[in-house]
Amino acid sequence: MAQSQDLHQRRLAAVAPGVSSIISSYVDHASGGTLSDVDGREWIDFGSGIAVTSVGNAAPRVVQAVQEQVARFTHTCFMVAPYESYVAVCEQLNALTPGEHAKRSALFNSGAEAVENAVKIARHATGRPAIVVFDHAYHGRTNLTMALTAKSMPYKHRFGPFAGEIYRVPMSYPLRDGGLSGQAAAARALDQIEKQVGAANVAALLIEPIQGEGGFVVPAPGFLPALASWCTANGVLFVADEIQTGFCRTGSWFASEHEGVVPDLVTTAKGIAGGLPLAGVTGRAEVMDAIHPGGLGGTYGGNPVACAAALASIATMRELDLAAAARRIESIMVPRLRELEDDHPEIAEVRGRGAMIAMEIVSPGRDGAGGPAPDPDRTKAVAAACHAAGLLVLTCGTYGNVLRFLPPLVMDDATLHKGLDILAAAFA
Ligand code: PLZ
Repeated sequence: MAQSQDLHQRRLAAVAPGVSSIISSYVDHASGGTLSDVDGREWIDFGSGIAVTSVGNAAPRVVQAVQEQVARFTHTCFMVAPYESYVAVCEQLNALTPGEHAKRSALFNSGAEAVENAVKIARHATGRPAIVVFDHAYHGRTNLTMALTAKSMPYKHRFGPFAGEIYRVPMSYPLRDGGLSGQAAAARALDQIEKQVGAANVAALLIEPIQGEGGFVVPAPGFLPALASWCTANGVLFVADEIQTGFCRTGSWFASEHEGVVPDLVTTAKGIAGGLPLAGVTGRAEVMDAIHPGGLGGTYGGNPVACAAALASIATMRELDLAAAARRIESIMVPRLRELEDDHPEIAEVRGRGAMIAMEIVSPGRDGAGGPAPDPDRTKAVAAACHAAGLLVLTCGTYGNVLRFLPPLVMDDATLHKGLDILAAAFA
C-alpha cells in the first residue's frame, strides 16, 4: 500500500472530495479480468469500471484501433469536418438495436448527455412536455438527469432545484411489491400516468430494462411489453436507457430483446467503446428526422478516437460472441450464488441476467413499505471483506443493500471461480 498511500495523500490535497472512490489502491495497469495496483497487488475485477470494460481493459483490438486513429488525427469536431468512423458507429447502432425499422443515431460523450438528448428529441418530436420515469431509476448526474434519477443521497442532495415536467411512477420490483405480475404492475403505473399527468401530455416514458444503480431490479415478465404497447397506443415514445444493460452485458445485444420490446429511442454508452467516452441516441428515423439541422451536437460528441474504440469493441463482441460469454458467466455465477443463498438467510434474492447479477441483502423483519428490511451495513461489510481479499465488487440499490457483479465478459472461468470463492469466504 506504500505507493497508494502516498498517492492518497496527494489526492486529499488536490482532488475535490465530492468525487469519491470505492477502493483506496491506485491502478497501474489492467487486462481482461484483473486490475494491478501501484504496489503490485492484483485485484479480480467484478465491476468493469461500472459495466464499461465488457471487452476487457486495454483489449488488444481496441488498443490497436486507438493507436492507429490517434496517429492519424485526434479531433476535427464532427460538426465542423466529418469523418467515416462516426458514420460507421451510427450504422452499427442502427443495425444492432432492437427493431427492423429505419433508424438514425447521434453520438455524445457520456450516458447522462445521451439521456438529456433523448429527452430533447422526444419533446421536440412529439411537441409534448412530460417525461415519465420510475422509482429506483438512475439516469445521470446533470441537472436534467438528476431530476430523472430517483435517489436523493448522494446524487441529488442539496443540488436542486431540478428540471420540471418529470413525473415518477412505481416500478415493478417483485421482491418489494408483493410479487405483482408484470401486467398488474404496469396497470398501476399507467393508471397514475393517466390520472396525474394525462397521456396526451407525455412525450416519453423512460426506463432501464433492468435497473442498474437502483438495485439491478428486474421487472416482472410482461411489465415492459405492457408499457411499450400503451406508449404506442397513446403516441408516447418508449425510451429504453440501455446505458448499463447494452452491448452484450445481459446475454444479448440489448436487454429489451429478452422481452421482445422494440423501443422508439435507445440510449447507449458504457460498454460501447471499451472504456473510451462515447454515448449514443438511436431512434426511429421519423422521430430523429424531426430535429432541425444544428439542433443536436457538441464539441467532442463522437470523437474519432472514441469511435475507433467503439468499432473495435463491437468487432470484438461479434468475433468472441460476448453475448454468449455473458450467458456463460450467468450459468457459472448464479448456481454458486444460489448455494450461498441457501446457507445465508440474509440473502433475500439472487437476480439479474447475463453478466449483470446481484444479491439483495436483508435483515429479519419488514421495512415501512412491508418489504424485507434492507441491511446496508451488512452489505458494506461483505463488500469490504471482498476488497480486503482482492475482489473488487460494487454495491447499489435505493437502500444500499445490493451487491452487484459486472465482470468483464472476457473473464476466464478460473478467475470467475476465484472471485466467487472470495465472495463466499466474505459471507462466512
Ligand atoms: N443511465 C442506466 O447506469 C451510469 C453511474 C455511477 P454517465 N451509471 C453509473 C455514478 O455514481 O455516477 C448511467 C446508467 C444509466 C445513465 C447513466 C449515466 O451515464 O456516463 O455516468 O453519465
